[in-house]
Amino acid sequence: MGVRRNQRLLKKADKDRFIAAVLEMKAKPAAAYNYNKYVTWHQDAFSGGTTDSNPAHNGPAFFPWHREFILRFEKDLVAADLALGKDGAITLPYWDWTRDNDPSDTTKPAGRLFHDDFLGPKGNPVATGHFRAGSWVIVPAGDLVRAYGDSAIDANTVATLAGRPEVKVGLEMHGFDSFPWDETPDAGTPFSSPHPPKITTSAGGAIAPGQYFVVLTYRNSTHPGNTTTGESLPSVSRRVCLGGGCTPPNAHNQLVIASPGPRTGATHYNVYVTAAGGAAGTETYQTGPIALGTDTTLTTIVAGRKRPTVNTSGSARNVIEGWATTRGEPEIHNRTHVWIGGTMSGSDSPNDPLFFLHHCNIDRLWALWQFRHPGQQYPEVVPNVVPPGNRPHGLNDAMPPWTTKPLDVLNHVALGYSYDTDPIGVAVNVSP
Ligand SMILES: [Cu+2]
Repeated sequence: MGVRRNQRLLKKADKDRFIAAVLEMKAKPAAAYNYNKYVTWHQDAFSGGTTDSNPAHNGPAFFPWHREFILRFEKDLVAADLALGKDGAITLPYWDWTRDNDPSDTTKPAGRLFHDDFLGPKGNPVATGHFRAGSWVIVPAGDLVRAYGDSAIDANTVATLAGRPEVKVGLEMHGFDSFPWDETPDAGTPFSSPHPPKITTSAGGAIAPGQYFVVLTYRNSTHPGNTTTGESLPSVSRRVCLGGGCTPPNAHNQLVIASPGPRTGATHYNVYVTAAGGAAGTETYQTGPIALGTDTTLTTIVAGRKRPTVNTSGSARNVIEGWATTRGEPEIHNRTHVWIGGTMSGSDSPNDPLFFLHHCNIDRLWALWQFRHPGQQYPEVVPNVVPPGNRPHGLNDAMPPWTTKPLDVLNHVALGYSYDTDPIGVAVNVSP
């Protein structure tokens, strides 16, 4: 494994090698690296097991399930490459459909992906290229169909792919996911910040003398599983002096924080306390959340998070998966499936090799989102909101058909690959 690159940047030899590995996976149904199991896995996930109607879609595990899925595919590409006598130095390329979106001219950069020598054209069935009818046989049976926005081929297609403005909305969303953890969370309306905290001091505590900054945030914790999302931006910070010898003089060593006032959608608040002038890494955090309307007295300060997670009520997952829509059409991820249409719009969509370049791009967007929003915001518990029971989408839930948990795949770099768009010198920060 290594760096996953934009397919636009691949040389002819790279493209040929990728296609050769895919065709090898398809040609050897008995090999461990066989292609068709990906179709079966995806269909099984769609139709569901005993615990959920769909562990791979419509919930937080959308990103980690597909990360695991395409990572397995990439490892099989390597195995197939080795079987063909090469050195296995092959990675899955991604398709940035905000740019490469014009199959009408395959001699131009925006159309090269759709050339016969690479992923090929539309058609019912696709009639030329490596994935043409009679050559590329899909499972359980049939030929590949693609519309590429042509409603004469697929009446349900959309005319265009998502653009950069739509993707930007998803990347800028603060919350990873939110209640009710399905296809309904919208772009999210962040709570506005509380007013600066009202603070008094009193005797009897054990907080070390010195200067502290205090900020508050609103939380929405109305649902048992909703303790890691729904946090407002922090209030303006307020400085307070504690203990002997500080300025202005103050002999007390515990803090009394008045509850911020009521706010629609907010049920709790968090208190963050930071030692003023402390060395990096000495910042502190007071446990929460605290029910709104209840003042809190801090007698000690707990070392913990460095700053509020700035996690609002939005769902980047739902926006990028593409259920959140303002124009009544599928967006971003879903939109690409529907634009390709035909085979790519059904549960057997991995029958089309474009699936893997598309989902590689979706995985890249998740990584970009993680870089922009440091701190692990993946929900630990995704409650019983969809019959018949728990959705296998929580941080420590196995993602069928594998035993892999979301926790295992939060950091793509730790899995052995990176993207050519990863920021240089910045670590993925997925720890609380
Ligand atoms: Cu998909």
